[in-house]
Amino acid sequence: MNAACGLLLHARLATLEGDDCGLLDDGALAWRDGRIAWVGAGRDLPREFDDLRDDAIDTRGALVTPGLIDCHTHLIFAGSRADEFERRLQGENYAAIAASGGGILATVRATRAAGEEALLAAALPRARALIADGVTTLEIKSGYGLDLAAELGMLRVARHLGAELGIGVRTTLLALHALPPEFAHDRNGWIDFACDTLLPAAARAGLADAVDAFCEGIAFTPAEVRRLFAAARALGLPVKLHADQLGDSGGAALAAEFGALSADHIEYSDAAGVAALAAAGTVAVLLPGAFYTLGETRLPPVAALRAHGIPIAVATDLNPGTSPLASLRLAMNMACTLFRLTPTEALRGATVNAARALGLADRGRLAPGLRADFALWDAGHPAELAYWIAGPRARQVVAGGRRVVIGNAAP
Ligand code: DI6
Ligand code: FE
Repeated sequence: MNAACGLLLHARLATLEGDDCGLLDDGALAWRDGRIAWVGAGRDLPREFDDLRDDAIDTRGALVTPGLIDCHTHLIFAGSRADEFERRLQGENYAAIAASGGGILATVRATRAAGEEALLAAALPRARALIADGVTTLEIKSGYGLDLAAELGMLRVARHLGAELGIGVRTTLLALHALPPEFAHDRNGWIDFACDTLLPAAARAGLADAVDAFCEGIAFTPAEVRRLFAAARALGLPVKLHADQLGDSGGAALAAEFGALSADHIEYSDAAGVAALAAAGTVAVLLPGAFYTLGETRLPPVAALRAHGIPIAVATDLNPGTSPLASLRLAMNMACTLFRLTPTEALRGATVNAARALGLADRGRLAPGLRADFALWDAGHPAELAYWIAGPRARQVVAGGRRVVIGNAAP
């Protein structure tokens, strides 16, 4: 498999083509130069792939899915917030801890002090945990640097991490996450800096694939986010938004207004917000790990999302404060148990719809021409992927046609 070419035989392929899992039994999957070359029933495999037969892998009926895509993470950070976990268990809430100097700013202090090498070293095991769970592409946000050098540093580390692990990484400049201490009394100064200095610098360096903001009562207002999004638009950068997680600030409608790739969380989005997402073609990203961690009770408007045909994605939101979750499959499980997604919706949410939430058309399904990103599972049915709570990991994970993790079981 190391030449980025290969052939899988006798696989149960979940292609994710069509409206469901796109199951194909006794399937074959051929790839060359890191791209999928052919997918179909094994008996129909064309002769032109005969050269791959000698080294073909007989999966003996293993389930094969597209590589999973974690489309919302804050995977790069230093320090730990286990102390805040303890405080919350004693009854303090997230907003009060943030107001007392903890929360995001605690991670900003640790991240600024860490240096890029230490940030990479801390992030690698988190990424490896995701990969063992079938992930071949992940999005990583900045937002714990909150000055020029530290924000660009986080994005550089994200790029290095993708190269080091051989997986896809998409970077997002989370420019409005919290007000940095230097601007504690100058909100407008920080928005100006983000729009006029930070975004252009990240864009010039090619370090940001998208721009994000935390639009929330405890964070930034829609008017502030609107200024940031206008600056992103002027630079040709797509936007995403942390929207309506703890209250309805009209985040979904704001995301839609700027044609955002995704609106994330959206527990409190109202009917008009959901309708706006539908009209804009914006993906709804559900983050049950944060909902679980904060003990939230307000459910995202799943029925309305379905009624409007809005693509639903599911992600870990891996972050040190509200979602210390390094398993996309557990996020899928939580999306089913907590939000009542079907297992098929959860799988679509971690593949085809997650790709869309990142603006990526070259992955998330098993189809010719797409990246050869896939995972082999010791599972009989796709529903098993969301069914387990921390169950068996992937048997094998392949990204760009190359094996990135070898599980315990030999193929
Ligand atoms: N994503 C975020 O950026 C915030 N919540 C969320 O879901 C806060 C992250 C943090 O507390 O560090
Ligand atoms: Fe987040």
